[in-house]
Amino acid sequence: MRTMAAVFYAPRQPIRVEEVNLSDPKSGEVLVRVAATGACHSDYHAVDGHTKAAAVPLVMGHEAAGVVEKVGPNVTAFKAGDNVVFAIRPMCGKCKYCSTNRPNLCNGIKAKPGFMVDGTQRFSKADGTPLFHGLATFSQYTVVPEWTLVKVRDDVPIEKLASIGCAVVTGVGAVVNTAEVKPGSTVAVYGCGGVGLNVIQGAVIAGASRIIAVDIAASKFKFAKMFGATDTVLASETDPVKAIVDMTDGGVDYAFEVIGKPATVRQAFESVCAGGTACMVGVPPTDGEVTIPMRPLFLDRKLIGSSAGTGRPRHDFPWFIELYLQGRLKLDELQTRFRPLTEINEAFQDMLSGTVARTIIKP
Ligand code: PAD
Ligand code: ZN
Repeated sequence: MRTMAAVFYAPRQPIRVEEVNLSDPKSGEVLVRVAATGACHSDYHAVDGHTKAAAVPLVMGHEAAGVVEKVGPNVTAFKAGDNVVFAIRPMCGKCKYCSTNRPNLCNGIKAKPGFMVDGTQRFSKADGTPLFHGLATFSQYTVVPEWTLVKVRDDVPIEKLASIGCAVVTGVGAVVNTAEVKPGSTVAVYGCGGVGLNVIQGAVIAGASRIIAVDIAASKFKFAKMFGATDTVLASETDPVKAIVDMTDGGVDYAFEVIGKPATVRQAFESVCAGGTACMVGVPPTDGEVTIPMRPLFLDRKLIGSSAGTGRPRHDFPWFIELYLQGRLKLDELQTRFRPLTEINEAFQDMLSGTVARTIIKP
C-alpha cells in the first residue's frame, strides 16, 4: 500500500513528508492505522545531532496509538479493529528481564536497528529503495511486530491515548517503578516537557509532598503547576541547586533529570539530600559522560537511570487508562496542540518554543 510518512535523512535538515510504500505484515506482524502520535524529544535528538540515528533514511516516530487494520500470519492476540498503544521497547516475554518484571530491558529480540527481526524492511521509497524504521508512527500506517503492541479498551477515544506508550510511562514510570518515590517525600523535576510533566504527575500519584519544577523556560510553569508542581525554579535566572537545597533544608529526597544533558544530571544529583536519589530520565547524548563529586555520593546518595520508566506495558498502560478515567491522570491537558503529519517540523518547533506540553500529530 501507499502511505504518507515522515522520513529523516540527515541531522539539521527538515524531516521530509513523502508518499512511501508499505508492504503487508509478515508472520507475527500487524498493520496499524496510526490515529495520533506525539512529537517526542527522543526523535528530535537525532535531528539536532544530540544522538546519532542508527540508520538513515529513517521513518521516525514511536509515541502513538492506533487501530489494527490487518494482521499477518500467526498473529493470535490481535484482530482488525482492535485499539492499540505502541510500547517503545521490545518485549520477547522469555528473556531474563521479561521474566523478572523488567520488560523495558528485554534483550531477547535480536533485530538490527532500523530492520525487522528477519533482517528486511516493510517501508520503501516510491522508487523501491528500502527505508529504515522502528515503530515508524510518523506515518498514516505502520507495520510492527505484535509484541510491541498493547491492546486497550475500546470505549476511550484512541487519539487520547497517544502519549501513554512514551511520555506517560517514561515519566510516571520513572517515579513509581524506577525510583519508587515514597509518600511524603520531596521531589525536584529538571525539565518540564512532555515527559517531565509526567514525572510531576507521577509524583502526585506517588503521594509526594513538595514537587519542585525546574526549567529554563518560564512558559513551562503554567503546565508544571497544572500537572501538580508546588514550586517552580527558573534555572535561567537562579541557580537551581542552591534554590532547591535552600527550599528543602538540605535537598530533596528525589530529583529527576528529564532533559538529557550532563550538566543537568549533575545538578539533579547535587539537589538531593543525604540518602536521596537522583534519577536520569533524559536520553544521554551519544558518548555522553557525567562527573559527580565523590563526598556527597558517600552519604548514601544514589544516581540511577530510568529507561522507558521501567515500564511493564501490559500492566501499566491499562492502569494509566483507568487513572485517566478516574480523573487521576492528565492526558487531555498533555495534548496542547494538534497538527497534520505535513507539519512535523513545526511540531518540533512547538516543543522547542516552550509553548506546548506536547504537540500531537494526527496523520
Ligand atoms: P521537551 O523538549 O518537551 O522538554 C525538555 C524540557 O527541558 C523543556 O521544557 C526545556 O525548556 C527544558 N530544559 C532544557 N534545558 C534545560 C536546563 N538546562 N535546565 C532546566 N530545564 C531545561 O522534551 P521531552 O519531555 O519530550 O523529553 C525530555 C527528555 O526525556 C529527552 O531527553 C527525551 O529524549 C527523554 C526521554 N527519555 C525516555 C526514556 O526512556 N528515558 C523516553 C522518552 C523521552
Ligand atoms: Zn518518546
